[in-house]
Amino acid sequence: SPSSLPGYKADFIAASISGGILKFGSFELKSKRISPYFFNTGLFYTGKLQRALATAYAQTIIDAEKGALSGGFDVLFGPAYKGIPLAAVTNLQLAAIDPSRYDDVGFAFDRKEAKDHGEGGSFVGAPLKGKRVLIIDDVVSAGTAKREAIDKIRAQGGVVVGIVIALDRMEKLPSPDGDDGKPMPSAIGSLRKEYGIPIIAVITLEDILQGIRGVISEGDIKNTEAYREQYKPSD
Ligand code: OMP
Repeated sequence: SPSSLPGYKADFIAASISGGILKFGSFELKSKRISPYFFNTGLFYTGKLQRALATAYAQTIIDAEKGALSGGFDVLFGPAYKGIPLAAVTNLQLAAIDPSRYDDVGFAFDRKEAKDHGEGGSFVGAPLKGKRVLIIDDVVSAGTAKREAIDKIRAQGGVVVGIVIALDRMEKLPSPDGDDGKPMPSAIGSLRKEYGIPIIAVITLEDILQGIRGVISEGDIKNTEAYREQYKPSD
């Protein structure tokens, strides 16, 4: 039942369904996998939904600082484009919840195209050099999107201390030979190992499957369970 999830996760799933962020049907992913569900953080576009989003990320970060992220961080970094509003609203919410800890945390993002006039460059906001940087982003499926942000921050002299995302879809890596039916390790687990950083999700596919019972049709639940089985990691 939804009540077995921590309150902030259940609230986040409820807000995601009510705002049409979490949808069921048939969707082609960036990896070309065909998924019976899709999570679009771009649709948290009202004040109420932005608050729900910011609250869920902030609670996840505050909890993580008691564990995997105990070394803290100085800058919250949102990669262009979708990460930018996530970082902005979450940084503000963190400072609202706990000003003594978060009032001085910086907010930063990158541009997709380097600017060649004015202040120039492709980074905006808090300087990254020598800082402990937490990346905030939307969703990890096959894990390809996140590598670019880590490499860019490191090139600026920032120390990436973790990644926080809204949803871990709990999928395996794509096979290098293109055969997606082959056993492969977890996409998120591989990112964790490769970069030696924690990757912290507000919710996982497992949480969604718990949180949607009684809310979503049996057919959509069955399809989502079958998808989880099909792309389950081997480790
Ligand atoms: P990977 O790079 O395969 O991990 O895909 C992650 C990206 O796919 C996200 O940053 C989104 O742009 C997009 N995506 C979603 O936003 N929601 C989903 O439910 C699934 C995907 C996806 O295409 O896999």
